[in-house]
Amino acid sequence: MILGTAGHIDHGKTTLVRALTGVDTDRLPEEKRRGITIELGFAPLTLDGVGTLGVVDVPGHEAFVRTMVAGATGIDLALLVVAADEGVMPQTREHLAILQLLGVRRGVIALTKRDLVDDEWLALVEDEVRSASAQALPGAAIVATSATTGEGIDALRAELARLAGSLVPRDDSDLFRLPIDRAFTIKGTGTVVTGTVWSGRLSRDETVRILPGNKTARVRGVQGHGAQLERALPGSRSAIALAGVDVEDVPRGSTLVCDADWHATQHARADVTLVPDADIELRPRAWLRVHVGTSEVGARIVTRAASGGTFAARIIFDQAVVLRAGDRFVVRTSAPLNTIAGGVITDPYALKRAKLWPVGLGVADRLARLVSEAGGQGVPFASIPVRAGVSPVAARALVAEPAVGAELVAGKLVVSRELLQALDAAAQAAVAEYQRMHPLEGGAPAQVLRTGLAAAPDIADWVIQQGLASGRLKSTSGLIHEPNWSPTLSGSNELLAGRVLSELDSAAIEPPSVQELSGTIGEDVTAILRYLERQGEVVQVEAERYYRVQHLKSLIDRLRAAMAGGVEASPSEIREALGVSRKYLVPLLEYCDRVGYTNRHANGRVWVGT
Ligand SMILES: Nc1nc2c(ncn2[C@@H]2O[C@H](COP(=O)(O)OP(=O)(O)OP(=O)(O)O)[C@@H](O)[C@H]2O)c(=O)[nH]1
Ligand SMILES: [Mg+2]
Repeated sequence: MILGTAGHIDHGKTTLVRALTGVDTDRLPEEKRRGITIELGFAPLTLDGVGTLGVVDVPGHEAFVRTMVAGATGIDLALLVVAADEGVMPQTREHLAILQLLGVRRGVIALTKRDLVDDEWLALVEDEVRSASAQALPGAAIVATSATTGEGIDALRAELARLAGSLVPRDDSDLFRLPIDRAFTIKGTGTVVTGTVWSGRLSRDETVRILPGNKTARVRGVQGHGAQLERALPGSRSAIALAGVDVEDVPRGSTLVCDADWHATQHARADVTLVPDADIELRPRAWLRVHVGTSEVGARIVTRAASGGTFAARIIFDQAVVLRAGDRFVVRTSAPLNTIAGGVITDPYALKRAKLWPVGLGVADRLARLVSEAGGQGVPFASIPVRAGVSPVAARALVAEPAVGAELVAGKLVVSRELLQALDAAAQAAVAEYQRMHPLEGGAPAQVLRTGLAAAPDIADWVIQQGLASGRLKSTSGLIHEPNWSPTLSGSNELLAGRVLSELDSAAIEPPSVQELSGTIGEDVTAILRYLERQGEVVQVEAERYYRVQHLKSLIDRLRAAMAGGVEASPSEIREALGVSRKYLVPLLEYCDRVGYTNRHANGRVWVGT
């Protein structure tokens, strides 16, 4: 669990962290010299009955609010610090707004420097703080402390322990993600990054990807609160030693992930909320700074309605960032520096011109919309944890929810049930049409049906399989047809078939090719020949040549007799015996090999059939 400080400059955040943990987190010479915090500070805080929390100490200076946001992202509890002698100041309010935008709702308020004020003053400041924090940290306890006298430190500890004990631990079966807040090189160890594990777990020797650059690295070691660990757990401050990357490859703002479905993205849909007292109206394509995870990038916020309350928007980022549905972000203007809005990512992988969704959709509604937008391509199931913002375990149950109206197809694609019904009807209609157009064929080849359906091949196959499984379609020799359908010869085709058969009859053991036959008859007879083959009247011996069955049979009988006793017959001996020219002989012998009458040896063939 992570505790993050917040509050105006000089109000005593770092001093209070030291009083609680014994660690001075202001380590930089410049911090010492100026007496202010510039970079994030980290310290472990051990609480009775709870265990160890990671503390992130943030700067209060107005110029370093971006650093404060990077520190406050991913925390579970806030420690808002207000100096009792000064009371609520501008960054008290700004940090409170940021906590609220980031969804950090729980915390404690410390009124520091208690030793500098009398009781009456303290009571006034307490009232002021209570009303300023009512929105962001509703119900937070207010504890007066003094780092000088030690007053209130134990009470603060007790309140922190109570709060920490009431938190639900993060799900460690979820996808691993760690937004990097620091990167450095340690002699002998190499590149080390630190951050709060937002979700999932990471073990030594695993391979991680670093987004947005998409480099990979091996986890050489994991440290938490200074100790070597087997794995980093969700909600913990962790230092990860990485083999295979330089420190320049992993700057603050990049993210460590493992699963393949994380991508860096530049287009997202989001619900955006303006800070109530920000006193600003967003222009329709306003260019702003967006802080998400530990990254801060320029972005355009495209929206129709941008006044008051919460509205839907598309965000176009100048640089790719790592997003998951449900992620909170903060929006700031750069001149003047001001926190003006924030929100929740509703779709991390929006298409360029994605339609805006209504605000406040639940996860099932959002998935239903993604599924409907994906149409015949479906939504890859594996992408749902990131796209919908649920754990892989919860993704299964989510897909099955009636409100989503979808089916898991082929174990990997989530497809609108309505669309599947339409595809099923289209497949039935396509089969009926194929039968009408090709009355002599046994049905439609699966490939023809598949390409005719407006859906990804896996989805089309699934639809066809469903039709077969339910008995509404049937498959015979790989051809798909209606259950009661069989090819038939109608009037003119019957005449044609008669002519084909009599031509082949009279050609005997040297039948014409399909093309020659079509020429003689004056019409393409390919379909008739295929039909006659299925009826057992003719046999296709080579690609372009069919034999009448009885003539082929007499040839085979003669061949068997010529090769009796297991003799190996040479091609010329066989030609002699059969009395056919070489043009016919070679394809005929290949046919005999293929169907298992003969075997080819070095100098001839032997009979192996019955
Ligand atoms: N008298 C008194 N002084 C305090 C107390 N807590 C902090 N101070 C003093 O207030 C000054 C600022 O304290 P810091 O802890 O550096 O304040 P901060 O909030 O961390 O400041 P930034 O990180 O720069 O925003 C220091 O000189 C502290 O000694 C307290 O309880 N009593
Ligand atoms: Mg400080």
